[in-house]
Amino acid sequence: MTYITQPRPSAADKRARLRAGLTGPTPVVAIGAHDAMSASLVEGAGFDAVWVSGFGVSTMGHALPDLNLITMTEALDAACRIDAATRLPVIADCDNGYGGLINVVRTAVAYERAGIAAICVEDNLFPKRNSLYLGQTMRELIPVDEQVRRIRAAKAAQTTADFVFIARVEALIAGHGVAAACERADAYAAAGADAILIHSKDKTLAEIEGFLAQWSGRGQTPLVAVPTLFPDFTAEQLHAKGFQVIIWANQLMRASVKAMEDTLGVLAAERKAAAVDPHIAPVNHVFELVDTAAGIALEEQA
Ligand code: SPV
Ligand code: MG
Repeated sequence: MTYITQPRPSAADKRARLRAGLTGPTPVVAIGAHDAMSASLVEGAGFDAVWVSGFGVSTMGHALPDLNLITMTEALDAACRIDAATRLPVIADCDNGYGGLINVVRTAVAYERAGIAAICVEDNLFPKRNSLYLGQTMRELIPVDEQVRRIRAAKAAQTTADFVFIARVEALIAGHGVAAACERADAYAAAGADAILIHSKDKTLAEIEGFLAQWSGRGQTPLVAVPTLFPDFTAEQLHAKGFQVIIWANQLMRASVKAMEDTLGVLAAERKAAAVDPHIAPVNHVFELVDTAAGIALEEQA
């Protein structure tokens, strides 16, 4: 679908839809997009929401590592192009809010004004490192009291009731354990966060199970999962465990990288375009994806 020729819901409608999803009977399944076309394909495939992946935008939009290099305005620009390309509500990954307290507030205000349905802000100290990176790396978190101040200030600046602020807890990723994760989740929920993203790279799910068993906020504040490293659970299984929003954050980026590498490999070996034709989208399909015929008809008949 393209936003030039199709009716589009308002920002308020998108926010209301996500809000309803946070307390609905079924999980909200969000797919990570790195650009407008990937977001449009997510909608076409029937998912519930789009996650604007910082990892995806850094990697695919800038060929840069996910190390807090993308500025707020670059991230917002990507989120706006993604939001414009889909009728689905958009949940934007805002890393750690791009600085201190007033940067977090500016980020929240800017995304709210731009019509994005939700933002997610994590408690990694600047410069953050991607949470899935398994190499030796120092991971430092923003002190819990400071993150609480930032969440309170961002929520106080909000002007539309349905705009969603997701506070992301990185305590498990940083190796601080379940008790610290529960303490942070409690504090962020009390500060006004609308949902908590509890991130983990524990493939066994033991950490997450520990959190779910111990966190007192369960059932009150919706929980968000990014199960990249515990991928064997269906959305329904994760929902049954207590997650309301499931984000498959980077599968489209990884699919794109593999498809491009495979295609380049064949082109390099065969040195003719026909060698890849059976394996790539026909040009007409690409025209159709962006409603090319409708655009031409509008221009010629309006
Ligand atoms: C992203 O998609 O940018 C995320 C999720 O923040 S993760 O890469 O798992 O940190
Ligand atoms: Mg990210």
